[in-house]
Amino acid sequence: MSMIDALKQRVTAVAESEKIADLQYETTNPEQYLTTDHGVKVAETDNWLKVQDGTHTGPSLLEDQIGREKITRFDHERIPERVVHARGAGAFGYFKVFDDSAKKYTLAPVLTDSSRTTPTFVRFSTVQGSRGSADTVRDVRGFAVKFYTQEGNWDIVGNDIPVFFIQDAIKFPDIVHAVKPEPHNEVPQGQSAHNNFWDFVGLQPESAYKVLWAMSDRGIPRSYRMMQGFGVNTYTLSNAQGERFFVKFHWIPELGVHSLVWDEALKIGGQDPDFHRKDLQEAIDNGAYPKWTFAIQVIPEANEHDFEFDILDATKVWPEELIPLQSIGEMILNRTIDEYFPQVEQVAFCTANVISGIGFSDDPLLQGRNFSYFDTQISRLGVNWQELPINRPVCPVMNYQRDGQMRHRIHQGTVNYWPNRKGHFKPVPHTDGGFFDHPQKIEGIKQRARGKKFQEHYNQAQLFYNSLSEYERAHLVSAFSFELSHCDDPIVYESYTKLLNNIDFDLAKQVAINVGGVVPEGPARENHGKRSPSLSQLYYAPKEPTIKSRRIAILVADGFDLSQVEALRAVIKAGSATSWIIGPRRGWVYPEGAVAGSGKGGVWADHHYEGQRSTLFDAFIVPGGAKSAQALAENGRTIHWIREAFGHCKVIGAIGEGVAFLREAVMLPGIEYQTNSNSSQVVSSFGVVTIGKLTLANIAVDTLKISQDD
Ligand code: HDE
Repeated sequence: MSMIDALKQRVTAVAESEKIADLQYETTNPEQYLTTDHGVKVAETDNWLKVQDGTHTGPSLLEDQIGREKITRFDHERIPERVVHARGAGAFGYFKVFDDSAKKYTLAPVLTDSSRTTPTFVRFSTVQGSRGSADTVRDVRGFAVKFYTQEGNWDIVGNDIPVFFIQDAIKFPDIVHAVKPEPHNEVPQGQSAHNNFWDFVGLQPESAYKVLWAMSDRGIPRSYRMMQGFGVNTYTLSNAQGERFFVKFHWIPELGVHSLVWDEALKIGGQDPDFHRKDLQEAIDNGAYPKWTFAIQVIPEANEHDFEFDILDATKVWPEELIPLQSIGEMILNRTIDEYFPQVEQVAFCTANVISGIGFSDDPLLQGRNFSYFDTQISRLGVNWQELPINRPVCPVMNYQRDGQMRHRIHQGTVNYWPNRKGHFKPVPHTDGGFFDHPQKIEGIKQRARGKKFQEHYNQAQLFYNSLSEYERAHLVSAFSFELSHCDDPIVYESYTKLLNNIDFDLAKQVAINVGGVVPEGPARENHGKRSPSLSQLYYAPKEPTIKSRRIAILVADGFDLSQVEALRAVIKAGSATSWIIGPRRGWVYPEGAVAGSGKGGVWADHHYEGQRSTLFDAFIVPGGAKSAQALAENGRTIHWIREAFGHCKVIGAIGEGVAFLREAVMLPGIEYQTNSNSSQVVSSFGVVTIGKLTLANIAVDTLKISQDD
């Protein structure tokens, strides 16, 4: 894209969102001369000012203000990384509600006015690893959304898992210290597989339910775009009639919830540590805009105590069977970031950022969070962090908070207090838009304690375990076994295998056998046998199978069938997926009949067989062409490509001689052929789940149907 086109694109984007307009981009004029920070044009930036007579190099001079400025600025480029969620990726988008159905719960226009388009910025993250860690590690993912509403910023600082490890904010430093690299040697990075984490969670059974989620396939998402998001904490909504409701927030991805398999996640961690970051960018660049439905669960204030669990306990979900989800809006991400640091690194979320009509509950985790986020931004960004372009609201901001490090705003006038003799900038009653503090009667005894219902930790963990499919459970056993095998202190793995027996006897037994833990003789607690289908991620498969945004590799060698490749690419494009030619070299690959090296009539291979691995694609097709199939059959790497893809339960299709390559060279066990089918069944890590109908119009296609269940 030319610079002019890029600038035009920016101008269009600016017109699309008040927030983008507000960011005040630097005008990137390529004709602009290089200058110092104080604006002086620079004549030379490659040599430090030094004593130099052409033959001898003398000392460099401290007086070189240009050299010193450059180095000093560089020395101070880093700010403290986030104490948790340090590794992240972000994108811009917008939020809209479908109608005014939420008016009965809230007076916040962002949730009730369907004529509004509210700009958003979303940051996805991992929790444990530092800024440079890999994307595909087993971890919880952050899902933080900033809504730039006309009434001020509203942040939902959520996760991809609906429950949390602890019930009370005072335990947060403990859980974070326990999961982070150990203090004596700063090991491990991007992993919870170590003594300290499992020691802590073994002694803190309120974490059991969250640990199950993290060890399930949810801990290794295929893409940020294919995750659910949850506000986790219990918030409140207040309506114009003065009624109050408890609420939980949900994001449901249009593409369904999908995960990697563990072997893939491990390999991608080395092969492409930025996999999720690039995936987000690639999808938006290709116009496959990530989309989520926004839903709420609502409980009227009067019904707070109607449930067997405490609705203010963040280690519990509100089962959908009891409190149904109400879909009220959607969010679409349609713009990638321009510069990482000022946008993704400097974006700063705060659970206390709510707007009128939305409030807090007495959820003890949320109460602590409301203090912590502002506080941490002070150490990361300074007290004026809300003035930074990515953080500042799109509506007017005026108050008498003043000064502090890095103050940017300049106010004119003589008063900086309220009340003042001029009557400037006065508070407004909530009926005119002032923040509404819902009056709440509070009674109780001041004490360090938790409510009765906060003491029960295993019912919902069992419900989750019971609701998983067989292969999801098998993955759970493997994940626990992997993690506990990395703990070398017997106290740790013995105690955790004992804890698992409170959830399920089979689970505890299998894990204990694998890791040398305490093999139970019988259940520590009866399994209540209840299920809730929406706890399995299979529940969130897209209604219509789709290949949208999926990466499909076409594996070729010289001598392939050009017409088949062209037709395949057209079909893949029409399905809003991306096709990637993988060939013997990056560069031209020639079809049957073309003169090799002529530069004409070939297709451009995006990658060499060694350049990208099968793990980075969702599906594979081997087209026909006798010579191509023969060359693929003689190459160990291409055979490995397909076998590995098969092991990861991916779709594998072939046409013509490509089928012979698969049958005779790759020799996969247990596969049936579906000849001349025009649909491709897709099998993923969690069973026979379709990612798409690959309709290969008018081509005789042999599609492999893989009949494995795990
Ligand atoms: Fe956070 N959390 N958190 N957290 N959290 C932070 O704030 C904290 C919790 C979450 O992309 C920090 O700006 C406490 C639950 C996300 O910038 C810090 C407690 C949930 C992000 C902090 C929790 C989250 C953070 C570190 C328990 C899911 C990344 C840097 C009382 C609902 C936001 C920062 C981003 C970040 C504190 C628990 C989600 C230290 C004290 C529960 C997505 O303020």
